[in-house]
Amino acid sequence: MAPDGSGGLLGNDAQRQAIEEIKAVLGPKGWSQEPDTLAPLLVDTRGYYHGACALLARPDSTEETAAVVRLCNRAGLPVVPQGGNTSRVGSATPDESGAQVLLSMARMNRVRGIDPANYTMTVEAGCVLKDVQDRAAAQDRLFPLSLGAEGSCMIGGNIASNAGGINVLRYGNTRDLVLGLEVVLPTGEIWNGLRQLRKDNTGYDLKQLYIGSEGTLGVITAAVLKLFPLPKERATALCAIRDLDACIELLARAREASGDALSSFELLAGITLDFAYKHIDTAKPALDSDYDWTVLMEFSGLEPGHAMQNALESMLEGAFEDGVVVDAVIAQSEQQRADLWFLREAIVEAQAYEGASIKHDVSVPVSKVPEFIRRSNEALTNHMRGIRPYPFGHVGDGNIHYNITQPVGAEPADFMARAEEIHDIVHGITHDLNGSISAEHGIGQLKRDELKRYKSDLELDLMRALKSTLDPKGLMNPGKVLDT
Ligand code: 2HG
Ligand code: ZN
Repeated sequence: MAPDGSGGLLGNDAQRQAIEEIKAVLGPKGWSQEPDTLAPLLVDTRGYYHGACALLARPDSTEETAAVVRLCNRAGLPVVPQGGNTSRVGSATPDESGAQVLLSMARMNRVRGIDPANYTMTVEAGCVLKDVQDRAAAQDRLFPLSLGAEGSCMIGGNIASNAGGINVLRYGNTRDLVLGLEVVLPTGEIWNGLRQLRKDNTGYDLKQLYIGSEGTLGVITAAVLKLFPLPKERATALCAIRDLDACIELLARAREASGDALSSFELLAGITLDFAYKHIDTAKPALDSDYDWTVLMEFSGLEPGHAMQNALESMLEGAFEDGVVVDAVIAQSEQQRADLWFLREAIVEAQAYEGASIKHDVSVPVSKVPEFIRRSNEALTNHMRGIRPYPFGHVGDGNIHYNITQPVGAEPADFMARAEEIHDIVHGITHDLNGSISAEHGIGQLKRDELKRYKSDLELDLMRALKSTLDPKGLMNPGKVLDT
């Protein structure tokens, strides 16, 4: 940080002048160069990336955002948009140059409107996801995007990263939940695409370009979100299964028995629950024994009553008789349901207590999940003595967090130094099964180079062509997704 509080590396007078103009446009509440204010925003949630910035801009409106971006464009200042700063791939962290403008959307947090009859709501980018869910629920509607960081992540970031989470199986990714967008283009022009239509077949679907583009094509300032009927009954169970293949058999049974009202189907390897019980005081064993594989599933019904609970019970009875399920607990109260879901959250936190971890966020066709896990486990345990695979995730949609914990007693840094060879093995198997190396977390900085290995040259060229057409100066979140 330079003595004036900025990153200090602005290249020329025009850039320094632009920073002063941005401050004037935003007023005293709309910017900061205070090191204490900036510090938490300049490091990503996993502590991998540390950046600097020339200025933190905190616009309060679309017009202010547009003014900031326009001034940056004129002066050649790169812009890094940021929401709740929960990216798991370093998408929202500026580089270390100190020459980029960090554009926080946090003050743009208004719900512009809810139309229950149209099953839509229009929100600004800085709305926290949990608030969006709550505002929809207050109107008897569901906004189904749900993920661990929902108490702090912001909808603009969810859209920019095409977030996934635990309900994709039934409701789709963020991409499927957005009907319209408002975007500030790299020039500072405002594209008002806030359409509330479920059918609009008027040429290229431009909003889909911005969804999942991680701020590299423009700044999402507002969105029209798709809402659904609010479920009136939720039936939730944690089941121990015979083996990995039983997971796929159980998934089909659950989809059928619920009338396709299965909203979540999460696989938890035995080791993940062991770590949760060991390290998280409030995580209490839900089943009497330890098992190699368990599934946490939920049926969401639209009618009040017990139809879902009954369907879940009889499906599990049948699965038990057929040896697909070997043990199960069904939540009998809202508290028990919350306790089961707490376990799902606890396993993510618990892994950190066992030392360093190398993470993967892959997807394969659902039917290939057992093969993917078996092949990866075998390849890795042959490759490194004592390595501890820690697979869990959204198996209902084919997305596995195939995380790996360091061997007991190993030096964390030595383990992390081998990340690349471990990624090679896991991503190689993923690719071989026609899978994706990033199912729901995006590319950001973390997987930018890896992406080049697994996308065809043709696809990469098309992506670069889009980037250079929509952001010819390369000022929008440079170095994320693509090199430029
Ligand atoms: C989850 O599903 C998140 O809990 C995080 O996507 C996964 O930490 C992880 O690997
Ligand atoms: Zn996940």
